[in-house]
Amino acid sequence: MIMMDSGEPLPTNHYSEVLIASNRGPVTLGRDAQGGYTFQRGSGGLVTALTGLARTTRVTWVACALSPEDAAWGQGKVCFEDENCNLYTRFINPDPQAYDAYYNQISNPLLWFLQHSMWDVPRAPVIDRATWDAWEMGYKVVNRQFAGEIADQVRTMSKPVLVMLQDYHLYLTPRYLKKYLRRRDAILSLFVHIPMPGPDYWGILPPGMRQEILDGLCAVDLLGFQTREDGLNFIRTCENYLPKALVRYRRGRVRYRSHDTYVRDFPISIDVDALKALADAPETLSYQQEVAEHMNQRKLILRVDRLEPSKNLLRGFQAYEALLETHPEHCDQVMFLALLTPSRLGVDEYQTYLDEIMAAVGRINARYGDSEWEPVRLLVGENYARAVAALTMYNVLLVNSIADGMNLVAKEGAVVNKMDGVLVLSERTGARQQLEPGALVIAPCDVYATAEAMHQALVMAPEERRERAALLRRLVEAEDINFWLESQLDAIAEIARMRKA
Ligand code: ADQ
Repeated sequence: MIMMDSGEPLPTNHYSEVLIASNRGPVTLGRDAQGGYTFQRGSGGLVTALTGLARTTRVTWVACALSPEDAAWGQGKVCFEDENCNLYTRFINPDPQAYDAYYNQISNPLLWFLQHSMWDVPRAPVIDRATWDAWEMGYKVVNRQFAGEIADQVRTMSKPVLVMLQDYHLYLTPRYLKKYLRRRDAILSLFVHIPMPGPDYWGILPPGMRQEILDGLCAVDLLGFQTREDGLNFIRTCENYLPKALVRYRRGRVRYRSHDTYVRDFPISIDVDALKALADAPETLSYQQEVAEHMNQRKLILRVDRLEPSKNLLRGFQAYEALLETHPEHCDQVMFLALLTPSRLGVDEYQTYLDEIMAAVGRINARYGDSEWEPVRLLVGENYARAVAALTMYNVLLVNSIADGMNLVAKEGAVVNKMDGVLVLSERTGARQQLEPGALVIAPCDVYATAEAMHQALVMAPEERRERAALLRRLVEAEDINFWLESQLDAIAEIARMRKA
């Protein structure tokens, strides 16, 4: 049996070739001193799990070129150090204007905001001529380009190929791909990493866009979501807006244009063993010392997020302010460390959000801090080892997203934390479904309840903290990232069996 680095057996796979497609590829390319290419594996469990497949199967990963190195390299075998992996990457290189429209006008401000219920509906969205142009000349064009490239690759591979599409950037790709491929050439799956709202919210999009998205999704064989509720919302949305679709809730199936799409939930998780190894690595230990110096014997309330409105950062700071106001005994006894990675600064809302966060942090520090105590420390930048170090040390981890497909930080914290830290978790995260028994669950807009949950976490008896922390760890370890991948491969094998029967 072939094993992963972590010692886990590799997921079983019934396909000799697998094609993965996502907006961002699994590797960051650079140049060495001699001008040759260097390959750095992308971070995160998704890349680990999907590249893990490349040990038993030839995997081709189609993605957009995001740097001049990607574009210049184009395609070829990816060489990760010391790895016997059979991974090929193929970068597509959309016209920059089309890419900007697809990414910065449709995928992120429109679809991401829709699916995270983030619109202030009396004011947004405003779908004007520019949005329609971005849809026609950006989103559709890049999706078609993905489909064309995937079809070219599939034609050269041993049949049938398994095509695993990732996320909301590629909703139209499956329908285009169907036009380019013969029925038996490939099995198609698409996994949606973000929440799927129901028909009311999809009703805000114009029928033309909505219809094409649902039509695109109904071209896949297996449609994966993070939670059962997400899957049910999709089926409800099809029932509402695709009049000719035949839906079967109990079977989790939508039949449309004489084709069956099976809808299933696969809660994504983390690479538990790799994360544990990183938590004990020397680099992480040195960051722990840095965090300990910031804390200076105080308790630590931590958050680790992309700088992203759906993560509800502003209300998190408001809740902390309410905590200090209502429970002044915590003043000078705690610190709030926020580790934030800049994200999508090309989208206006994100830039404004950063300014609002800086103002909120400045206000709290000016109001409560003094020369000895800085109530909030904000560190902006991407540093995974530092984030993991902080996750080992928190007393309270705040995850208060307005909506979140899963939220991996909650799972990472549960596995590496060494302080019996308490998780304060938004009820609108996918992670809530699994972690609720061990967490303090809050409604994300309820700043008062969030402050009270932080207080409860800070004063909780050690025994209860220990029990909750142990339960969270067990829950995450029972279903890690390999479980996520294997469950999808099993579901695909089942669909293939049904097709043959
Ligand atoms: P994200 O919205 O990016 O993912 P999340 O699931 O929390 O959110 O994953 C973020 C990852 O980046 C975690 O591994 C985290 O540790 C890391 N990270 C975040 N902030 C960081 C920081 N400041 N420094 C270093 N590392 C940081 C999307 C969906 C989620 C879904 C995932 C996977 O929005 O709901 O869980 O995909 O499907």
